[in-house]
Amino acid sequence: MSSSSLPPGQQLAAPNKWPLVGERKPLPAPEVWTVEVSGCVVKVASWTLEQLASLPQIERTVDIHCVTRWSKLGARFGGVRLSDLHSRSRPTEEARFVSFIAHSERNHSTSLPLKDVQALDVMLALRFEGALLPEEHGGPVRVVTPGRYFYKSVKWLRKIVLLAEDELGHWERSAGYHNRADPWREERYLAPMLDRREAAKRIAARDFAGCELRSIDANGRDLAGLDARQGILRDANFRRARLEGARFDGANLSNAHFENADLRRAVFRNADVEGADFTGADLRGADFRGASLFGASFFSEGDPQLAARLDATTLIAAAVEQLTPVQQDYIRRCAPLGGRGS
Ligand SMILES: Nc1nc2c(c(=O)[nH]1)N[C@H]1C(S)=C(S)[C@@H](COP(=O)(O)O)O[C@H]1N2
Ligand SMILES: [Mo]
Repeated sequence: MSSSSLPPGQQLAAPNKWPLVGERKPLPAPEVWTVEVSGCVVKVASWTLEQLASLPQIERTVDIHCVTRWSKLGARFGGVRLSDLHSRSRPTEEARFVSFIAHSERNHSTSLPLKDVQALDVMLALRFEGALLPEEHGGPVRVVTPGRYFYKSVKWLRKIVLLAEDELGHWERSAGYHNRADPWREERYLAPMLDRREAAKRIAARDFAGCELRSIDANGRDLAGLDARQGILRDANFRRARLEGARFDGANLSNAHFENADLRRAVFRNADVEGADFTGADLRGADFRGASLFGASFFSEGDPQLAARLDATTLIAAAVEQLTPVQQDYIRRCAPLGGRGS
């Protein structure tokens, strides 16, 4: 993207102003500040600030876009590429996500897919406009992730943990910030129709009842006990989410993704789950009575390993007739009593 344009819904901050957002200061600095890389790595390694300064230094002009709608274009950061740290600590084959953790009171954190870290060429900034990075803006060292809202750029970086499965960061988990955060797609909060306050409130209360939340991205979230009755959740992404006991009665979940979600005892009574994907989900005790299941899948024909977990406590009843023969066979094999009731 051109570095002189503004993503949708953003405004320029006053010239030469750099607003302070979130935490104001780190915890008291340790005697020797280090950045440690651990988790799914061949070798846990850490770097002192001096060691970081001895790696190849880069200068990069970055556009800052805060989710609270201000942008600051052309900020010049100096520091090192994260990929230069990885050449020593070497992510293992399982590594798919990177979690960044701050030396701050709440252990502030954020995460990114490893492939995005590589594609965006994430840097660790030590300098701003040629001087040391000011402490309030994350000095001595912060993450700078170009091409994402600035909450993907942790201040006062202490730990980088390579992960096989994602762990949501502080704002993503507690305030419903979008986990991809692409400003050009306006990925601010987990659903396009939510604003910050509404997202935080709904997440805290686990209450999506009657809400218009098309395309919500709740991948990997803990939403056990969620109330989403009558919700409009078309195209929702609930992959890997914890949704034990969730209520989706009467909800519109057409084309929703539930791959590998925990849906034990979830209720889909009279819901529209047409085209929804349940492969890999745990559906023991789930109740689909009265639901519309056309085009839904529970079993991957291409990869039989990818199948929903169903048993005699999964209630599908007559709706099973709406599935393709292959899907029906699979369901009848695991849920022989699934036809009970209607
Ligand atoms: N440690 C830490 N890092 C953080 C935050 C925070 O609260 N704590 N807030 C994030 C958010 S929401 C934004 S917009 C930017 C703000 O950075 P700035 O204060 O340098 O503008 O830092 C990000 N990194
Ligand atoms: Mo932010």
